[in-house]
Amino acid sequence: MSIKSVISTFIASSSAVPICITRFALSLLCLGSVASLQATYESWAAGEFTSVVDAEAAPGADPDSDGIVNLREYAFDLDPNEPDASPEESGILEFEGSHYLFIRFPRRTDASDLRYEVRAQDGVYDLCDGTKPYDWVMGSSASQPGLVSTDNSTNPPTVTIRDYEAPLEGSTFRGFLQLFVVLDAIEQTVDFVTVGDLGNPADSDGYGDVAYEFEIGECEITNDQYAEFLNAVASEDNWRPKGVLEPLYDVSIGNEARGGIYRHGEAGSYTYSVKPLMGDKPVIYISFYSACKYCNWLHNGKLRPRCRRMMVSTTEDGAYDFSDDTVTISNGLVRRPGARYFVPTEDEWCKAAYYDPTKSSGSKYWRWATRSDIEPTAAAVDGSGVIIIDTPASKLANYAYSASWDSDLDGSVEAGNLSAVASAGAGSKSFYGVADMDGNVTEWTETAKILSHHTANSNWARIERGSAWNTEGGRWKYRVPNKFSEEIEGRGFRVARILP
Ligand SMILES: [Ca+2]
Ligand SMILES: [Ca+2]
Ligand SMILES: [Ca+2]
Ligand SMILES: [Ca+2]
Repeated sequence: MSIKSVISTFIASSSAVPICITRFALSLLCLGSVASLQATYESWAAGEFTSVVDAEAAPGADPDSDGIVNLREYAFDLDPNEPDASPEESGILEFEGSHYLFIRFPRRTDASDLRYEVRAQDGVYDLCDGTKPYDWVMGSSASQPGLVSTDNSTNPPTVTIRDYEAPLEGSTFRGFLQLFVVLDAIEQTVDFVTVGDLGNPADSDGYGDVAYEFEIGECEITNDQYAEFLNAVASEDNWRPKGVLEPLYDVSIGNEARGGIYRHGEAGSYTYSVKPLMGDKPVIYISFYSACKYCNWLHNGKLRPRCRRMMVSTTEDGAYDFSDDTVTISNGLVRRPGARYFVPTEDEWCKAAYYDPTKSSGSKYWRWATRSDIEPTAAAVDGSGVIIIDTPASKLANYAYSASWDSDLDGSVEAGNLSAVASAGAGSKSFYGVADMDGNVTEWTETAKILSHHTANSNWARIERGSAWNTEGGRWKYRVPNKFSEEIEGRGFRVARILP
């Protein structure tokens, strides 16, 4: 963004001219101060509620019972503690001799984390055309000229959106215009490291040989990253086009002390927020299905489906095809050719964890993923769940209940807990620079194995690797098959990728 556009954006967001001039000068001196003048949901909630972590402060809550959830109170610049009449208007307006639906609403201009999206629908059951972007998005270059008018005499300004097609005359006409207010969380990125050394040998158990280059996540997937996913795709979380109805959000993630994400609101308008101090901890209670659907979401470019039909091309296909009922109850759920993001195979996982082409004696595989043949020290954590590093050379892993801290802030320390990803430091990483492959959470791999003690329809399991905060010490190369619908407190996942 150029200096000129920063300033003009800023001026447009101000109503008091003298203050504007003062800030104008400031913004020339320090552009960083412009951003700090902008509102976020969190800064707004901090001014409106006694505590931003209380249930009444959640975006989906309606503590004043006026039928307007807090997110819309914020977006329309209302008072979340006093009943308001809805400021949204809709109706019919005339344009060039035809009549069209319109929708009108106040749009605050000082928010850095809000998007206003208007969806045009033909009928309540025809929820969307998945090939089309939103019909109108505030601030997007896709906004259609001529559709929007803004009345700047009100504070905040009032925006009117007119449907751009389907006038009410004729045989086909529009049934609905609907305004969606979207809270844009901070864009989460997954950091990857490259695993090269093509054609390496397997370890003595037959694992770890990989003939191609791939990348693997430096860290386990965190609550911050998974909450971004949930907010994008799981406003319902009880609907699938086919196959299993396994939800992406297990209620234990919210209810249990070690789970890191709250869910707010009702099915259809669920929102998710990360618990205090839990954003950098690995997400737990994740089924193998959920891990695969997260990969599909990354594969598809982090789409935000606005209807059920779009889910098909967002979470239900891409790296893994969920469209056939039978694949999800058998071993048919396999990585598609061309998958860009995926759950690593056992071989990929083991290579990234243990292989070291520079290892001088014996096997090129270390016994532990800390680049060592000696069992790592069970890590202790500080009051925020960050591993305490005594010396940079320490080989540390969070296992055997060594990391204890009060994750739900109720004054009682959880005996054994999750730790901040990669907080054991560089000295405890694998040769390729991958963190927490020993400890914190065990991790799904894509590799299947028959479980003979399960019934015919559920006899396929996926291998999990690595130890966890709640596994005992001394279990090197921990390797266990687990039913792929299982969601437990000691397991998470990391993703790998091959970009074309
Ligand atoms: Ca309200
Ligand atoms: Ca209100
Ligand atoms: Ca506690
Ligand atoms: Ca791990």
